Amino acid sequence: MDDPRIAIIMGSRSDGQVMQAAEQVLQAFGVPYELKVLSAHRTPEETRRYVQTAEERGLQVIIAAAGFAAHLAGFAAAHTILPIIGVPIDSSPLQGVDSLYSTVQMPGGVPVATMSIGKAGAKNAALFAVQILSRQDPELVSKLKRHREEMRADVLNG
Ligand code: RP5
Repeated sequence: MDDPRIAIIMGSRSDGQVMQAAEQVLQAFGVPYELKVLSAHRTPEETRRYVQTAEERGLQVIIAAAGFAAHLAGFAAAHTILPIIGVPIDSSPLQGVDSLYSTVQMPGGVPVATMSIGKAGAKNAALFAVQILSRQDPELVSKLKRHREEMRADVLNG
């Protein structure tokens, strides 16, 4: 995809099905993104290099999704000042509660904006990323307002 503005990184290919919910949002909003499988513990060097070069490559937000002891988002946050949005994946026997705590409980100083567990979190991560980009992009502001209006009409009209 040309000039991606948002990166989705995920700890395993097995996270792909959940993260499709984020991809669908970014596609609907017409925001170019790139998706990579990168792991904090299986490919630490590659992950570090990818995150450290993200800003100079024009990326503005990184969505980081992982399951089990999910340190991917925190690891990414340690290597960039780009906003990191964490998505805890419900891939473990603890159904993502472990990933939620691992992702959300960052000590003070290096923040990760953590979404809810699983598909809803993936969807919200993409919407939150679009909201960040929209501060410099009036077209995205209009699209976000239309999206809220559509949700409202959907509820009211059944
Ligand atoms: C995490 O371990 C990944 O993010 C994934 O959610 C989980 C399981 O990975 P696989 O063993 O399926 O590759 O690192």
